[in-house]
Amino acid sequence: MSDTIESHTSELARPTSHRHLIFRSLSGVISAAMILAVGELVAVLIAPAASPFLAIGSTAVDRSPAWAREFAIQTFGTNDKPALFGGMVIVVVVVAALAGVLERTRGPVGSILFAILGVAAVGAALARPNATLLYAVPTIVGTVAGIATLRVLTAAARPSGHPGTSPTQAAGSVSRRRFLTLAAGAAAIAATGGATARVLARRLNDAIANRRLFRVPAVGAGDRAAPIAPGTDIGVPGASSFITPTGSFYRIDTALQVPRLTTDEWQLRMHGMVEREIVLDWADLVARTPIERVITLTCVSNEVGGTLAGNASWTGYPIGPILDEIGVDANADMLLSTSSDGFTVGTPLAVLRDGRDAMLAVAMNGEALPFEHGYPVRQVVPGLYGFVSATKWVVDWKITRFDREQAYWTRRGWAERAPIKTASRIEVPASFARVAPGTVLVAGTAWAQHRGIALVEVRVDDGEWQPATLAGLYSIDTWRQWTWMWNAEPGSHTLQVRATDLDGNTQTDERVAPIPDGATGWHSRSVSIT
Ligand SMILES: Nc1nc2c(c(=O)[nH]1)N[C@H]1C(S)=C(S)[C@@H](COP(=O)(O)O)O[C@H]1N2
Ligand SMILES: [Mo]
Repeated sequence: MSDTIESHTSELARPTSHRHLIFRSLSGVISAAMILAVGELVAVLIAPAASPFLAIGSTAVDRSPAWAREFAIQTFGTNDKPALFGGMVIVVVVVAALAGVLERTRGPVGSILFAILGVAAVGAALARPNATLLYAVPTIVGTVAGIATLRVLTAAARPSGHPGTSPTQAAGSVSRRRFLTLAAGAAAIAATGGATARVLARRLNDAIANRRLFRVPAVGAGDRAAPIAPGTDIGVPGASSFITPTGSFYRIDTALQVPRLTTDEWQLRMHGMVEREIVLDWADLVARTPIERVITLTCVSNEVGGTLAGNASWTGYPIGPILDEIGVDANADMLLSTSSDGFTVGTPLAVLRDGRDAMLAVAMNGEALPFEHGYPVRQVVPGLYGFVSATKWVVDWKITRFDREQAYWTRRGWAERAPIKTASRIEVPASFARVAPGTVLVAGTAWAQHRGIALVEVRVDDGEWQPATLAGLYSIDTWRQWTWMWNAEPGSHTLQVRATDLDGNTQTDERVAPIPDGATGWHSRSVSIT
């Protein structure tokens, strides 16, 4: 009752009441949800990579400049994708509300806005790698459903008749009820559609079943990774473990939708400056002799002291012999590898053929690769940052030259070649920890893949460098842990660390940013002794 009176007076005062604005915005948001949900559902059924939301998101990721990647990784770390999705949802809600407010029964400005955005999303979907005309369908169907929803809700939200007379008051409340009923109905349809799409996506996915049946290839005794000798893992609480558990291994890639290939679908097409073009399928791959190696991966975006590095045991097939089989042209110097979602990596052929354990990996820490880490096949190359070596979901190899091709990140301002720089970090005590005076255990990790760590030194408050106690060197391709006993006196102190590789080169204190080929500088940590 009071509801009717309030709306009556406000409508009398202002023809476009607050409630009316809310109804219109709501119409827009529900209609946009309808576009995305219907688009998602149709996409799941006919072309999973063509969902309008993902097509736009992926295009935004691929079009964003190098500094945007840096900003995203530095700000959100490996939560960059949830952050992007959150940001996209906010933009969608704002634009959709605006479309709802602009929509009129005669003067469909909001519908036109949706149509324009729909055309842009169709363009984005059609520009995805391996897109077919089918990729346009989810967005078109979704946009039509969304515009229809907007038309219906806008008509229902229209204030009817002249306020002030008692019959129209009744009509107003009837139309309000009608609007709310329709809006709730449309919201329910969109929510159900979206949820169904998610469930179907899992059900229809052969790759999940395929991965469940995956068996890690049996590695011959001579090709297994060396056992991890006692003293390799310092076992200090709060410090990294020598082997990074798969679940906490960092993940960095441009894939908003993790590719899900089955081993049956997987093929590696090898072509370019070769004597023999060969297409390797799963059976051909696993007919080879596998090796198992422990190798530390590092992302070029890792800041001094950062956590974008991980150490795992990898099972896979050496790359060198495959290159020999295809007969690489002597003038070629680059392997341009491409993932199933169109990401590219350029790796120097010389590095792949110098005898290091570069491999097509199929297992990580004794299990099938997780989809996020490249199932069914990814590259692992000791000594090079991931963006120039570690192609996940790799399906294409082109043998070429660095002066002819540029890989994904090189085109966006990152280096062409990028060996991993020597790095060291303090992990214990924790940042800004408060610790009792006396003997304090300081511990951390250092890496210089394919050169090996020879020395780690620590200093307090710019004092003398003191050698840390090194854990066992597992191999030159893995990180090495260290500890140092500190006789700590009360006060605020700064600890610093630096490492020297087995070639005798000590880390420089010169601070450079990750772009274009990796950060340098000494890691430091402030600790209060109280
Ligand atoms: N297909 C694909 N492979 C990729 C990337 C990518 O974006 N797409 N990113 C690379 C980068 S920058 C890094 S650091 C490593 C990270 O591998 P991980 O996610 O398994 O830790 O993957 C590399 N391989
Ligand atoms: Mo990376």
